[in-house]
Amino acid sequence: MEEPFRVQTGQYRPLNEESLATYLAAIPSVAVTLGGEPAAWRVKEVGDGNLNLVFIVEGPAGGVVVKQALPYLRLVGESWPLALERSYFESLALTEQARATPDLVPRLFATDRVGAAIVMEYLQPHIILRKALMQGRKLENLAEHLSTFLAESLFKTSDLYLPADRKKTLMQEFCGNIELCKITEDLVFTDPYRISAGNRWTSPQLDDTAAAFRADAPLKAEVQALKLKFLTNAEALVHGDLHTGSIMVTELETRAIDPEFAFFGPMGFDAGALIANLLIAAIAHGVHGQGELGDAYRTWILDQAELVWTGFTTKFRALWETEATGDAFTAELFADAAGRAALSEQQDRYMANLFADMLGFAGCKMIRRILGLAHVEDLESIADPDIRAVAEHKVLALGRRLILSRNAMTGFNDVLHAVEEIDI
Ligand code: SR1
Ligand code: MG
Repeated sequence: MEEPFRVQTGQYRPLNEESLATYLAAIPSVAVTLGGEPAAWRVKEVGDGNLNLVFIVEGPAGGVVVKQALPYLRLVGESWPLALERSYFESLALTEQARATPDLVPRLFATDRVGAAIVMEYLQPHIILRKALMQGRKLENLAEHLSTFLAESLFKTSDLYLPADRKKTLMQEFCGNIELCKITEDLVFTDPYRISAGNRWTSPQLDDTAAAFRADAPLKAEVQALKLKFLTNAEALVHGDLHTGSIMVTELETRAIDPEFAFFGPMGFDAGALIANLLIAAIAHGVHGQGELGDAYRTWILDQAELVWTGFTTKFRALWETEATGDAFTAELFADAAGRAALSEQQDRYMANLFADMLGFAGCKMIRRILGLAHVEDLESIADPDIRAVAEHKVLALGRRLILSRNAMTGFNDVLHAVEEIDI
């Protein structure tokens, strides 16, 4: 794998449309990709996410994307300072994910640790999956690609695949991503269940429900159990923010972007994030969509959610059969028939635990998008607050059910039944 070029910036300065061409001209692979003279390169700032500056730069031969961290949270402003180092962790994560599944992440041309910037492949005509789902587009390879991304990126950064020394070296590095993990610890697992300055919800429609969630002791206890897993279960390098806004798609291609929240955490967190956002999209369509077309598309999204999960488990188990090179479950201990049977039992148990984790984290991710700081466009785009609140109540009810029933559910059919019971 080609290593990204390392830019040696002396000090951090936010890039802008004027300074970018000179900055990029010094990176040989980028200069070739863009082609022509730097003076002719067109630069546009397009960042509309919660955290960073994002520039698209186009030359006569092609384009690149430059993503630079700001020293504060863009969503809130300078009152919320945020570590620039998140850009470095994003570049590390992209590098490790490219080792595991190169076709499903953007190519990384260059990294700049001090300047807190990364230069990546310009994906076009890709669009954000969340927008594609809102437009009702059916993407034929989506579930195949997402399940592969999950299986390859999680298995190949776990103790099932990596030797312990390599895994520990990587973990040591990613342990530094403290501030971004803290955002998730607060925004996903804590703030929706207490009065917190950033929280918002559709008011007054959801006022009573938000209060009921803050008073729901059994739910809060389960969410804290999941938070403890998030804090302690260093199973694999997780993307850490794998919602449908972190996936870019065309009709045929899929790429996972934006892994700045990456750290060694529970595998179910990534799978749960993805499934949660697909379920939100389905519920939003059920409310939005008029008549048969809306119903058919809602069903298509639910089918994709199921296919992502079943595809992931099949691929993960297959990798465990063929590429178990790690220090966990040392393969030579299970070479005979009795060993294989015992291992298979352990694998069944492992996958069942992973399913329960996925459901629990999915539930947390659904609830935070309704009662917490950061919301999602699928629901925010429903202009009528009464109609939006109907969808949001359903998302909350489903999220709560997934968390509380996660150990009783045995297969994805149970999830689909829960959806049908709640989303009628
Ligand atoms: C404070 S940042 C809000 C959210 O945006 C990111 O995409 C993460 O989901 C984070 O929780
Ligand atoms: Mg992001």
